[in-house]
Amino acid sequence: MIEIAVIGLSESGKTVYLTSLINHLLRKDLNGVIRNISLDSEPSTKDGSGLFDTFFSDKASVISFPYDEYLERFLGSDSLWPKRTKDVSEYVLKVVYKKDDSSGLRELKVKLFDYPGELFADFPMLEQSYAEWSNTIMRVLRGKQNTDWESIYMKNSDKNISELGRLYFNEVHRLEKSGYNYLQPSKYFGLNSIEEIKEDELFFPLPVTSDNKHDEMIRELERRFDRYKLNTVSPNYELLRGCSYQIILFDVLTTLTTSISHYNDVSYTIEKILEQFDYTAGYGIFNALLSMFYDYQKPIKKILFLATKADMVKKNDRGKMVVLLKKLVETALKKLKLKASSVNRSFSAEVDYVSAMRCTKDIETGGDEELAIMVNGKLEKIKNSFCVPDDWPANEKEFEELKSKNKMLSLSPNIEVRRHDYVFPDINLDKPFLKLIEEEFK
Ligand SMILES: Nc1nc2c(ncn2[C@@H]2O[C@H](COP(=O)(O)OP(=O)(O)OP(=O)(O)O)[C@@H](O)[C@H]2O)c(=O)[nH]1
Ligand SMILES: [Mg+2]
Repeated sequence: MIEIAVIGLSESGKTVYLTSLINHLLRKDLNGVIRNISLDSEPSTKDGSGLFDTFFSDKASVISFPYDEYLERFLGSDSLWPKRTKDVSEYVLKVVYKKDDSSGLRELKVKLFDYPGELFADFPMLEQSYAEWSNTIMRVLRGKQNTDWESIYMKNSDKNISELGRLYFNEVHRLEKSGYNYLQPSKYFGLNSIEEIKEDELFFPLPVTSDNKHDEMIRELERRFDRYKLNTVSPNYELLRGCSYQIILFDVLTTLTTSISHYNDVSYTIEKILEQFDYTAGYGIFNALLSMFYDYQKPIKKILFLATKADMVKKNDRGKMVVLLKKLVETALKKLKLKASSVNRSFSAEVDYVSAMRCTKDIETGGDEELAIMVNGKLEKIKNSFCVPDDWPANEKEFEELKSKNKMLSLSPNIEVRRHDYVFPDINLDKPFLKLIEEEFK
């Protein structure tokens, strides 16, 4: 069994990518080594469970990826995008393939995971104590627009734990709505009101000093923080530790049309999320012994970074999305490679672009390339389609200039695919995926 995590911040395109990928894998005739791919009919919980799983395992519960439901939404008369993901889900495929050196066919199971994007932002909490977490969050929030949680707290330090909790909740909510990602805890996201959170689950960062560290409020917040880590963050993280491959999706275009602080937020968040995974794991005698009984931690073999929604830009600009993405993940990747090389281990990473549900068509008029969409069965050119610069804007002014030139189009999923033998229209969907796992077929 190989397990693949699809990672990405909210709205980066994970669910659309997975739905389209499964659609392609099940429907397309993939020549070469792969002979057949089908949905695995056995419940995946039976797979891979070792003798000691019951003792060690504290993984989150998962539902099965609602592929049929997403398919129906796409193919319905209104053709709708998936709703925001609420549950962690998985989908298991059985891949029958031919190995180079043998005449017989072999079988491999591929498990794909889909997560609500905001859950990833909790992962950096894992290695932090309450005091460390508080410091980090207060520092990070200071850099975000019009927010300084520390000074809000200072002005309200006479308030009790639930009143302060409400103030912090409101701050997180406001920033979430403005599109920021490095916000914790993620359980505050998407809620209509603070009443949806139990009183004893509410926590927030406070400056912890040697003077106040034994105060009752600090100790209570510490207990709540530790409980959240243990009961929520850690089980969600544990599921992904078994994944040997990661596909990390980025909505480069939205970042381009927001602000420099959003850009920094995306880059920092992804760096901190990736730091949580041990790219050096699974080596040494101890791990080899352990892995005989228990699915402990597998080494991450390869990462695929993808810039999504490539159908929103002209053909020539798609390569530029890759250049921008490389720059966005540069620091994160450098750190991972350094860590891996310290134990003489290397892993590879690819960067590419994709559109999992292509909504536009490439056309040429008078030698120029253009983008078009179908309107009432007719192809219509998109006026002023998005243009991708060669580099990230260097400052806020350049972000603003770019924003004024580019409007993010709100496109409907492609409705031309409403047929029974459909394969979703895409740009560059299968190739990078098959390359990611090609080693498994050797
Ligand atoms: N044009 C275009 N838009 C896309 C494509 N993929 C995703 N989108 C848009 O991006 C939105 C978010 O996609 P999702 O797949 O739901 O994003 P997600 O990463 O699963 O988001 P969360 O579940 O909130 O974490 C969709 O509703 C579409 O509007 C694509 O290939 N082309
Ligand atoms: Mg989703």
